[in-house]
Amino acid sequence: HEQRIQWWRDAKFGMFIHWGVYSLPAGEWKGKKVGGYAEHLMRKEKISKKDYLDVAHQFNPVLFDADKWILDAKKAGMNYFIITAKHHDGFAMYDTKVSNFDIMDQTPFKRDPMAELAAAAKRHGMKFGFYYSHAFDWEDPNAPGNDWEYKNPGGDLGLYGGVNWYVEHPELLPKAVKYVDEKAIPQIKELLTKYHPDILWFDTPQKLPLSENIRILKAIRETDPNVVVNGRLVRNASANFGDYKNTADRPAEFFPVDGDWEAIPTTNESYGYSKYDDSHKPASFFIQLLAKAASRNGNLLLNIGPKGDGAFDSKDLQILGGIEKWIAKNSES
Ligand code: JFZ
Repeated sequence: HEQRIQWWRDAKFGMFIHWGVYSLPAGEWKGKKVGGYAEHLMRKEKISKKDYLDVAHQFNPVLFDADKWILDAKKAGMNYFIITAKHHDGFAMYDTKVSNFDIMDQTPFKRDPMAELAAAAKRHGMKFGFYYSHAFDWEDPNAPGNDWEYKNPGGDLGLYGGVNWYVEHPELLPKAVKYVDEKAIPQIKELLTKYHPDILWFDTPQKLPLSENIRILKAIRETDPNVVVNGRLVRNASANFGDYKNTADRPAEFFPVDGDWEAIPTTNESYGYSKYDDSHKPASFFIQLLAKAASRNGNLLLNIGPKGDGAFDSKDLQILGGIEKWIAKNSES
């Protein structure tokens, strides 16, 4: 662990990217504004897999430029870059052979942006890794979360109990185990062996029982003992299953935490791009946050939600530009 975590400790400041099929509707469904996290559109609007695929069929981010994304991060002083290879919608933004619910099979784009970014990161000396939603997967008929089409546990409707669904309904556990065996673990191994990321970033572990999360961690360590793992793979903040701890989302303030920790503010309120979310904070806000985190032994992973066409939003570019100016000024002297 001490060896693995070293580059991450030194990195201090990173870019987080939420980008997927949901970036195209961008917080709008059937002409109606959908508030909150734009990346949760499928769940919020109870969209069927078929209708979601119709959106995927229109996803064609022709403005996507891997070198530009990596260099925008680098210019702002960021030293690591983490992007959603698969968010809760279950859609793989890379060329997966485990499923055909992915960018190569379902979009006209027919390119692998994760491969292009991994290569660009290497070219520009940027540490690189993936967000992978290991627990929530709304397209998979066996995974926790989709209660509108599959009546699975772990969703909003609270069918089969709430957060501890597997305690109240152990008979449903084999379905989740099947998903972990047939999709989550194979895809995580695929990401590790195809792209050699420096870090893997997991989320919402409360959707799976501890036993499944530990099984996933074991598969990761067996495949690549050097990859850094964040603090949201296993639900239990007090035990050190990952390499560092994460604070809650979108902190305006955070508390000093013991050991290695990371905060994950987003430039506005949503992580995925929402055309209705104009709540962007100024660059000065993030500069202060960065200084504060660094002085308290923490990392800052600042989130940007690029648009469905592959470009960064101008409001995000303005924030990055402001941080870049500050970094440039402070490295001159
Ligand atoms: C999760 C995701 O559901 C969301 O879409 C985004 O990816 C974000 C980074 O993580 O949302 C969370 C997870 C944890 C908390 C809040 C929202 N939390 O601990 O307060």
